[in-house]
Amino acid sequence: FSPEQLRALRDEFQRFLLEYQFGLREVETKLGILRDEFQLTHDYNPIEHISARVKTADSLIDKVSRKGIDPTFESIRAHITDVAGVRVTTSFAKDAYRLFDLLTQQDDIRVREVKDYIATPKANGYKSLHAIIEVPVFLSTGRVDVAVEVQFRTIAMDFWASLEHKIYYKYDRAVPGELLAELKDAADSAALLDARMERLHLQVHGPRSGSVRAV
Ligand code: 0O2
Repeated sequence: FSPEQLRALRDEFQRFLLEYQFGLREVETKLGILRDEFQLTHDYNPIEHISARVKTADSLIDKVSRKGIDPTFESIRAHITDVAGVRVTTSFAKDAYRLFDLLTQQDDIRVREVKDYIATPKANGYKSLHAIIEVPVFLSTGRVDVAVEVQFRTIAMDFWASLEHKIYYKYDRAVPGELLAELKDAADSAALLDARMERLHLQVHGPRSGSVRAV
């Protein structure tokens, strides 16, 4: 590579990642608006926490090679759907579904894929509602539709997932059997806690409280 070619490649990579940064900003703004409006209208805040990140270059490169994906920007755009990720933590599972509905029903959002690991948890106990959405971003060069993975989960599901994630990487994806069983057991306890807290919340605030999903 000549220095000019290297600079062009660097600029192209920076621009590629920047588009995902812009996509995240759009989704974060949408969620922030929903939170503020929900608080005002229902005197209730369904969102405990929102975090957002663009995958680091290292983690993106790892995933590209692990999945055997063509190392081109087009192919990464098509096959890696979590370059931009937003995590929405709620108090209750009903709020996770409600926020999912409110975000994905917006008419500038296209839903590429939904994985409902709350309704159907993974074998290890992982629970979360995932949506791969596309959000339009308007640049000086025109419109680009940016893929963003949004994960909706309760505080208890999030607590479990963050510990499991650390254990998974500590053991380099080969977690010993007895730890896997402990983790599954902990996921069941987290699910019981979720159900119990939601029942308590309903007792105190009634079925017409802000957290109840519109039917
Ligand atoms: P990180 O480090 O959080 O970014 P794919 O995204 O194609 O590799 P898949 O299975 O098609 O994988 O997508 P899926 O199931 O929607 O998983 C995508 C993301 O969900 C993961 O991203 C995790 O963030 C989370 N996730 C999925 N399964 C688990 C699990 O069993 N435990 C935990 N803790 N998180 C999970 P990454 O890139 O794997 O990880």
